[in-house]
Amino acid sequence: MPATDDISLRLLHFLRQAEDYISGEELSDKLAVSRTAIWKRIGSLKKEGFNIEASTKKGYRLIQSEDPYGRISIQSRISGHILGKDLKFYQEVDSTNNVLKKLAADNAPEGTIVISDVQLTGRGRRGRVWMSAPGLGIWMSVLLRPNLHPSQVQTLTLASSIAVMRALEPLGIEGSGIKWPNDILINKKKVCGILTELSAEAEKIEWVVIGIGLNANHDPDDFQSDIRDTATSLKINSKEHKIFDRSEIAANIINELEAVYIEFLEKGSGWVAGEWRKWNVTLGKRVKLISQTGIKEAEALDITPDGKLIVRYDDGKTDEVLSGEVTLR
Ligand code: BTX
Repeated sequence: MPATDDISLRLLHFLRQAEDYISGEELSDKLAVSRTAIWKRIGSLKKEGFNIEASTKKGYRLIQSEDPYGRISIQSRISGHILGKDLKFYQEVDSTNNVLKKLAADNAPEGTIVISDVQLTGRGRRGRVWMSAPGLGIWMSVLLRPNLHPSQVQTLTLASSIAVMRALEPLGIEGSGIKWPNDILINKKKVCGILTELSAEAEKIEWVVIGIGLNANHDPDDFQSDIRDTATSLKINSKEHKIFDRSEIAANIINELEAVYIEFLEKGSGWVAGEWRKWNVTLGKRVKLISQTGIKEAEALDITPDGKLIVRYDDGKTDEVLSGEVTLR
């Protein structure tokens, strides 16, 4: 019997829901397996680092705060049907996007996810570096194979930033929002970045890899000096400087992303743009647009359904910007 088969994941789910002791009998009813099968899986989960108390009278109890960050903790919280059915967790990779892109080229199915505790060469956009230290953040990539035109890929990036915002909302951290197109800021500092990469034919996307990097439990000193003034973490912004459960947040992002993705496919990109507007901190602001042709100041007016930023320059002319850097003024 594998230590972490489907039954083990559901067992963990019930232990977590119970919050207190749950009897072996009840678990064996819920999972339709023998009490011995439950007992064996409890043993395997304990070996994986889960802190489960066993009492002959009362049954089993999960000591909640001590879940190890890893595949089982994350996968046992996944509620959807597409994303995360196949979830690969590594202690160390070069970049989760690189690993998943190779799997995508080898026909990995939609919904495959790669997560790593450390990235040795985490990547940002345009060849920039994404700092991905061990033990502190969520470094994850999600594979999608939507039946969409390549021009709609930016909408998927917007959809991903909406999913992250939805997952962060219950944490009660104030001052967060999306800076166009896909940086998530808390009080003007970057807590999360998203790197979308794709392979496409002329008319159709073959696959999209969405890479999400979220700083969870960093203290200011954990950031390299060159980004210390511009980067932040959930912990830095939480009231009691608490350590967040990365498994829970990663699973919530995955669950929210599935929900947003399904709604996007049903309702179209106009719906995504509408949702994005609710969470954004860019529209209505003066922005500095940095592109290959130079730096221009403008007012950010709106976004188009396919994710372009509509701006008005000081001479009154309006423009739609597809890519480039935006600094909020
Ligand atoms: P970006 O190009 O918008 O941001 C990169 C810039 O952000 C860097 O040049 C640096 O100034 C700053 N930076 C670097 N690391 C951090 C950090 N940890 N927190 C805040 N600011 C930082 C954003 O690119 C897209 C990042 C995607 C990262 C994910 S992680 C999983 C996946 N795998 C992978 O290699 N990349 C993605």
